[in-house]
Amino acid sequence: MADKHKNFIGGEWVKPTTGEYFENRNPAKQSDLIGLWPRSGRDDVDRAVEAARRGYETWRRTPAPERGALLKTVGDLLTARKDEIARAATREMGKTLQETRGDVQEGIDTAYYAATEGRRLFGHTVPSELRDKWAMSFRRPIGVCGLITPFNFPMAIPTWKMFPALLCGNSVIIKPAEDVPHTVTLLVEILEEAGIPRGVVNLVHGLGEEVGAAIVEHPGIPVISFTGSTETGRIVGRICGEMHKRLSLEMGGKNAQIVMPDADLDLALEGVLWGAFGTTGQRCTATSRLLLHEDIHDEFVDRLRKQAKGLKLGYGLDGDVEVGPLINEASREKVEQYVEIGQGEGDLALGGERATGRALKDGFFFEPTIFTDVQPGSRIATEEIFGPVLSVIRFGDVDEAFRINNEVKYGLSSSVYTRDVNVSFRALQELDNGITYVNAPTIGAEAHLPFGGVKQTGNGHREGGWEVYEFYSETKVGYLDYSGRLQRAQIDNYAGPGQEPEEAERL
Ligand code: UN1
Repeated sequence: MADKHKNFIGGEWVKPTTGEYFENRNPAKQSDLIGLWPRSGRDDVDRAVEAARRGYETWRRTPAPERGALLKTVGDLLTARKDEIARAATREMGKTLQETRGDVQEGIDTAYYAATEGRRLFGHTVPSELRDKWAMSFRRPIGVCGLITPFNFPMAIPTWKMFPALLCGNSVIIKPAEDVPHTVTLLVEILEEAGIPRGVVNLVHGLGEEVGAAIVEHPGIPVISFTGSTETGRIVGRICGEMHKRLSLEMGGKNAQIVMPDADLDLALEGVLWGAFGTTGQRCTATSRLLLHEDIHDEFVDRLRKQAKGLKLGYGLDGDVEVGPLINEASREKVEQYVEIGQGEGDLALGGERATGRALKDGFFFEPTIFTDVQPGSRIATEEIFGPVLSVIRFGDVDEAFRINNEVKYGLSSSVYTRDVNVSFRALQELDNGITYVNAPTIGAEAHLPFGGVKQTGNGHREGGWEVYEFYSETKVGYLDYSGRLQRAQIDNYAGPGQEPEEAERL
């Protein structure tokens, strides 16, 4: 009988009130049952909110540097257990061990960044327009934050949300994707070991439409941070709008790598292989469009096809594997549907099938797939597939390439390979994305810089870096008047045209 895992509420590991559980299986080996996790319900969320409210009362009074020191300990514990956690993450998520090590490292980086932010959390002190008056802004926590995280970065994305929320003095309730409950369970164990006070961190496992919906709809949770599909994000956005909640959305992408004729083609080739097929294409930052200049198009496609064909698929814990499985059957079916659509929109140059070799038949594997001669406006060139499917588009000049890049509803990342400094700077200015890489693939965001996208990728907020601290705190302004008399802003210091201010007369 597989282990039954628990929720973490108010500092205790507790069973779900529903008494129900769901299975967590290895996507590379379906026969490998990792364990059973709680299929919680609304009552569990209610309990978590009560606990989180109590936790908030103590945590918000804890000095920010002390909150930071706890996150430093969390970073140290993650470092000590990096390999073990990465192995658990590969087992439940499927990407290679090298990638899950990177995923845990991103959590460590986020912890150490948060730790130092505890000694900053800057406000502003600015001159008042009146005499003997002081004006400044500072930051206050908001309350209980509901964090809903996806499967593709089972450690990094939960930490992107949780650590800044905690550093700012909030308490949190996290619901990880039901495909990857184990990694966040390990993270919460570490927070417990580091000494996080009761109720400050709460973990409620379950399904999106049950626990996720209960979190979004709960009136006791004023802040929601969601990473997932643009479709679900729209529903989350509507509810949060009606309830006046603060909301951060990180959603889809349709990211392009542009290769100019003057580029280092070896580098561009390495970049697109990693960008398109790393994480089996299951990144919001995955390269799903390759824009090739007509002068280098045929040669590049030829080389790309050969290299992509040679990628080794398999279980991510096996040494030389380069591409893991898709996360589940629904995701593989979605990829298959897009391949069918693609047959009518471009030429299938590689792949297009389930990968079913002997070591692969027990998992959700899909061959790296490339379509060439794809029209920029077609469905496979504009819709997010979240799988190992790359659409190749030919262009004639840089203006056309930039226009094609910008012609989709998403705007997360973009990449341009060129040796021309003018094209590089134009790309930064003109590509409608939250992130543009020059001579690097569309993936590779670092924890200490803002991460997020424009258009339907997001709703204007950023994760990572310094900006996320603004999302998890409320700005408050203080005015201190020590003049000993009533001073009226906008009135007493501007008496009107031709008239001296009263203050000036007095002096
Ligand atoms: C995501 O694509 O879902 O950009 C997040 C990267 C990562 C984060 C990606 N650090 O490579």
